[in-house]
Amino acid sequence: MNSKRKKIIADFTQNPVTAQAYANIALIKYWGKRSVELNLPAVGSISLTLDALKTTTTLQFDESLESDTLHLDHRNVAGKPLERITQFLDTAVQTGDRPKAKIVSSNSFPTGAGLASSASGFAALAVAVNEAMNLHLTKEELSILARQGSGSAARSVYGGFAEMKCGTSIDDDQDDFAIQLEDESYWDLRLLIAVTSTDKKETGSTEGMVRTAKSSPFYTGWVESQQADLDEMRRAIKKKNFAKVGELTEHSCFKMHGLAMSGRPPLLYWNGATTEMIHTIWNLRTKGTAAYITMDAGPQVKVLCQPGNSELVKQAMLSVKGVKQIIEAKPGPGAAIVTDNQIKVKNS
Ligand code: 2P0
Repeated sequence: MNSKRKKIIADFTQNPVTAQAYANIALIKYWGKRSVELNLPAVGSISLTLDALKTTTTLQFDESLESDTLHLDHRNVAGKPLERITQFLDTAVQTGDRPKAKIVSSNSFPTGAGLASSASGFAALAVAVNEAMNLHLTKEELSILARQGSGSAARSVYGGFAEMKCGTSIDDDQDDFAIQLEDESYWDLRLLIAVTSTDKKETGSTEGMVRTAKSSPFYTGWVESQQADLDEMRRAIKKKNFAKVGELTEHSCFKMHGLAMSGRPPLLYWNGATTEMIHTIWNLRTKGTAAYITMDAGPQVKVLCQPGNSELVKQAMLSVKGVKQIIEAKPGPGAAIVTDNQIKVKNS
């Protein structure tokens, strides 16, 4: 047993630890990996953390358990999701020879439907492991750890605007972490999320990214053009230039979806309501309301607007047939431990 492992095992607490993290929306999208094994992104990305999409996770290491257990959104979960968590914990603690864990997690939004539940999920779990194992990780190390669970989770460590950096090595992940660009109080914006389906997606992000990289003739262009988008978005955020942020957000979204559609077989994450929504928002913009679309690996449509326009935009979105729900989000905080006192206040 090496010394680091000995220290980690010696330091763990069997007390339950609760963490909260918020999903984020990528304004400049991540799509593609330079290593699937180490989960290293092929491109950097820029995101906004969202206050309305929250995951709360309680982790408890317990030496009497024979295997890890996962209770997600009031159901016991086995199979792939649990295997992914076991692998994440083994990596975090740097050994499979560790106490097993009981994990109870809940999302304030539908899981697995393109609302980034893996981002908030793995960011919350990374923060909880850090606390329960007394790892004393810096924010950047926490971001690296969260990224090992899910690429987008690296950004949810932070509140507000975050940028995921992309390294160059294929066997080292020390340069692949997110940093905060601006915190959640920097700019009051709204992101309206139209839920058009709560079904689980057919093709997960990892599979979609691998397929795209292998088969799309546009993949090289996607990777090569990303840096310019990142630079422009950073500048637009710094200047609080809403029209520019919106235009770049749409550009990156449609470039990513065009890329996915150009794979073999093609990947289309949209449904009819998604397409109808695109036209509704573009029509609204023609009439003078600044609102911009983005979409991820699912059929939900997310619309970025300023607070003064949010009611008008919401009404237009509700007019689209097939919209089940609109979730209104503001810039949200970073991932953090929830203390006993906070839990007591909430329950009292
Ligand atoms: C993003 N997405 O930047 C992009 C845009 C979806 C579309 O990151 O394979 O769950 O676990 O690293 O983070 C969703 O993929 O992927 C994602 P993995 P992840 O938000």
